[in-house]
Amino acid sequence: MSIVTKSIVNADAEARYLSPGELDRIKGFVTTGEKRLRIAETLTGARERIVKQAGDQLFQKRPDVVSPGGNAYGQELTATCLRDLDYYLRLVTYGIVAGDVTPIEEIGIVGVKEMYNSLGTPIPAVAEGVRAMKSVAQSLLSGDDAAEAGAYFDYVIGAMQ
Ligand SMILES: CCC1=C(C)/C(=C/C2=NC(=C\c3[nH]c(/C=C4\NC(=O)[C@H](C)[C@H]4CC)c(C)c3CCC(=O)O)/C(CCC(=O)O)=C2C)NC1=O
Repeated sequence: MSIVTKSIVNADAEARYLSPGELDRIKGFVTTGEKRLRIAETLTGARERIVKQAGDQLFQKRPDVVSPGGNAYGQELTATCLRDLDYYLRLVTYGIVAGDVTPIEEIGIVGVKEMYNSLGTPIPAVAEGVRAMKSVAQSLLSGDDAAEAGAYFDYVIGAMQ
């Protein structure tokens, strides 16, 4: 739910007008809108490049995951691993557009540790892949936009610690 919808639902539940604090948060959401959409457009347009370069960096740092016995060994599992990176990049763009990490949390963080543990997927290596996507993504953005986008990648990385 966006901050706008969330505020209206909360206010209407108490049959009251939006509070000054709610209006202030909505104002922040609206005034950063252009910037957040610009960032989401850039990352969406560069998604293939971001995922590919981040994958290359990850497999250089963690050759064990693509070596025999590794969780992403072989063409098919390597492709699944890159698909997971692509999932997280997509969720990051959702968060940036919403101005809120809740969509990332609900779709990709709740239960993720249990899931990766059950698959034998090393979570620190997934976090490393997300960190690599952050650095490729930031290299495509101006300073201010890079900082804004970085916060959403950091949220994912932090949730995987
Ligand atoms: C949008 C929310 C969402 C997420 C996050 C998600 C993740 C996800 N990753 C999976 C598998 C997997 N994920 C990986 C990923 C990796 N292995 C490594 O060693 C690397 C560190 C890493 C890549 C960075 C691999 C290799 C598998 C397949 C494991 C297997 O089948 O043995 C699976 C099991 C089912 C499948 O294969 O599709 C799920 C559900 N699915 C979702 O719907």
